[in-house]
Amino acid sequence: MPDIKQQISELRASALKELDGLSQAKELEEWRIGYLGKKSRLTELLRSLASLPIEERRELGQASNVLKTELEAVFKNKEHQLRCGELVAAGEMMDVTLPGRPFPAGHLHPVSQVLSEISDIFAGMGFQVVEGPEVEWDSYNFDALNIPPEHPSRDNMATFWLDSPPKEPEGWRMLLRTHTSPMQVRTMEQVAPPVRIVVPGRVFRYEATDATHLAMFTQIEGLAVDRGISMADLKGTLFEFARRFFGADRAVRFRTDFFPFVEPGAEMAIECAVCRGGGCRLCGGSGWIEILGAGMVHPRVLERAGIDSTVYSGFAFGIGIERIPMLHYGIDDIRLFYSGDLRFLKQF
Ligand code: YSA
Repeated sequence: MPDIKQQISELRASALKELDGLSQAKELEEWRIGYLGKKSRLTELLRSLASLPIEERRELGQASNVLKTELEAVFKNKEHQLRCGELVAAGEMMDVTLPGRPFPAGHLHPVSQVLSEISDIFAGMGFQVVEGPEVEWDSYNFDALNIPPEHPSRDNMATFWLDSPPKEPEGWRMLLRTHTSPMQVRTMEQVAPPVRIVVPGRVFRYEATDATHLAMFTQIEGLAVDRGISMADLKGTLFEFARRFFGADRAVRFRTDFFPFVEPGAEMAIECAVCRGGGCRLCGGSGWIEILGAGMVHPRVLERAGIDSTVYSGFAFGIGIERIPMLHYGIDDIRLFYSGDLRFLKQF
């Protein structure tokens, strides 16, 4: 009896080992005949049990049948495997066990990423996000913002004018907006105070490019109008924004500036990320990078938009977006954002 047990065990080992090495349907058929066929070693072994005493016959018969069931199962499995392999090779079936092919998904441009991050920060402070037209009337871009045609500050904003007939009867002319500030007026014309909005979008200026200037760049405008709004609200809002975006350890400079549509006016600069205030090419040696203009909305702008300036006051600001990731990551040339160089863009 130990001899037959041994034979069953050896038979099992050799059957499984051989099966493992098979790769062709023809070889598999030979294996089936050799191990499970009518003249196979297993069939012979089962036959030989007939001469054994009943007790041994029962035990060994059971062991042989277990082996037979196992060999039939592994055969079926292998047959299925080989069949699938043939179908996959013929392109008729997909091998779902293969690892997936990487899908080259893109991601948002760094400027878009920063824009949505900044919008989120202001949304968290109660500002609503709205958008406005990139092609604008000079009336909204300049006149309604207290910049009449002869005003010298129009020179600061070299303008791309559109070759289109003036809008009558006012004689308005069409241009590519030079800042997002026209949306201050458009919003105040439509919505009664209290107003709290931010306006992300592209702006255009007819000017030479350098490490910190582009002819097309992005701004985000902010406007808050309500009873009792003061310069303290403006400063508090902008310092909170700088703290949330740049972190508490970055120095912030807040000082007076002039814009015809605010009174008083201010500008905010952040400590240069490259030189940390020491002076370098990016910050023009000053150690600071100006990121926004701001101020208390001029009473004339409020009145022109139909808001009573004796009851309401407001603050506004306009942030240059590209300069923000420059400061954040220490990028020393603004032109990289629009160079289309994937080696640069993939880093964000
Ligand atoms: C001021 C007062 C307000 O109550 C509201 C908004 C403003 C900002 C004003 N409309 C404006 O456009 N001011 S600005 O000409 O100084 O530009 C604002 C920011 O845009 C700058 O601080 C700078 O960060 C960025 N910027 C200006 N010219 C740029 C530029 N970024 C890239 N390329 C240029 N050419």
